[in-house]
Amino acid sequence: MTPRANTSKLRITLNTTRDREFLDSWAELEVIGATPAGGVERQAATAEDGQMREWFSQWLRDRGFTVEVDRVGNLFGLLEFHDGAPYVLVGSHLDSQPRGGRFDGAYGVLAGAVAADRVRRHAAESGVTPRYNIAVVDWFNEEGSRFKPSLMGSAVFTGAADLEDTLNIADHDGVTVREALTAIGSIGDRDVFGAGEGSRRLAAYAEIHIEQGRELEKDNVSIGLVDRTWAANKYELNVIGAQGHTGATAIDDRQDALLGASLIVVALRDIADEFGDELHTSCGQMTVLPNSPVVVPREVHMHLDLRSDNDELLAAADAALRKRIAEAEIRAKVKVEHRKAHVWPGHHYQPQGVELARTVADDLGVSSMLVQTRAGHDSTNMKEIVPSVMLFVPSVDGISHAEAEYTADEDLCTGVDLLTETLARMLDGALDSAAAERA
Ligand code: HGY
Ligand code: MN
Ligand code: MN
Repeated sequence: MTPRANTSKLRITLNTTRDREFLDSWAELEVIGATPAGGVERQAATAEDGQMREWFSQWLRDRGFTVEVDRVGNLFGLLEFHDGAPYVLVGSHLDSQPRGGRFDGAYGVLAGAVAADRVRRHAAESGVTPRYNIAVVDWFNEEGSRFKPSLMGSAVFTGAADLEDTLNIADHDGVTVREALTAIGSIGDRDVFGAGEGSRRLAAYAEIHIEQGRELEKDNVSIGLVDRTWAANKYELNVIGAQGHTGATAIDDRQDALLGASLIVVALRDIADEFGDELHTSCGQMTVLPNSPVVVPREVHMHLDLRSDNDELLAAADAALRKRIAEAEIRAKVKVEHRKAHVWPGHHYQPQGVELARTVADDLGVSSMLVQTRAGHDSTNMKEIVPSVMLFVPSVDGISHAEAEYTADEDLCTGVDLLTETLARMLDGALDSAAAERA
């Protein structure tokens, strides 16, 4: 896992003051919720997420930002240059997967904050203020591990999910989103942005993130210009059988929920193999009840994930899966209930945003290339309401959602430079001509 040599002309040495301001803050951030193997345990609205939010809020206040939290726990650092002017929003998410990687999301939040702070200092030193105001954001529960679905905070923010329904969603132990956010003291009583009279308005959104794939590393490129997101279908199934004695019950008499669930897991991989590399499938979470070594399971709750860049292919894979589920019901003598589904369509990012970021990369002498994102991000939601720019930095070996997740300091710092200049141009209206994506 050797970090990639950085090909960008821009990156000569790492230890400039500019880089230190990011790297020193990053060194403080990455130890919050750190695991011994170099990962992080900071699931949404846990005590560790609360500690991280306190550290980040202080970081913002120390630099003159005001901090506000909205009704679903999205946390904002606000910099107002002009009363009533729209805001350019920049950020990502600080929550992590269980024993996740320390770069996923957190890098984009700190990179966004450092970029915003550089613009603030430049405005103070030069006396030239941007046309728009700036807000830095930590989206609540992007990861969707403790509370499902993922992209939760930005979904409520963009109107893709209902606030009350979301606040009532409970985790595995029955703790609701509302209770968990209240417990860490991170829930607001009003919107920070909105359409109402006198509310703060948005002009555009920018996010930088680790690639979580191998394209940039393979082509030895420093910056990914994300032009499209894969579509995702996420299914929550209950496989219903009947309890029995694992020893005494005749095989023919069994209604084995775990056999039914296992047949569905194998079917997912068969379908992925059948459809080729344009389709990714998995089952990442399974709860077996009663989970006793001497009881034939009566129920299995499982979460399935199908992703593709091709909507038609995804529909065909969905049909193939439903056929295999029906076969599993017969073979295992079980019933499969579809509890809930969460989908997002494959969509383009605004081409004006891609072109802006490409121009900035060229101007800074940084190598860049078009990439698609297979993972969901808060920009997946944000691009539906405002022009959005999504940038990637390389992931070593493409590893993510694992403690071995890694991006080299040079690439982190190049990304901050790219984001800073892109943000500066967005603050002066570079994306005014772009319209939000139609859903
Ligand atoms: O679902 C996703 O793709 C995101 O990583 N939470
Ligand atoms: Mn992420
Ligand atoms: Mn993630």
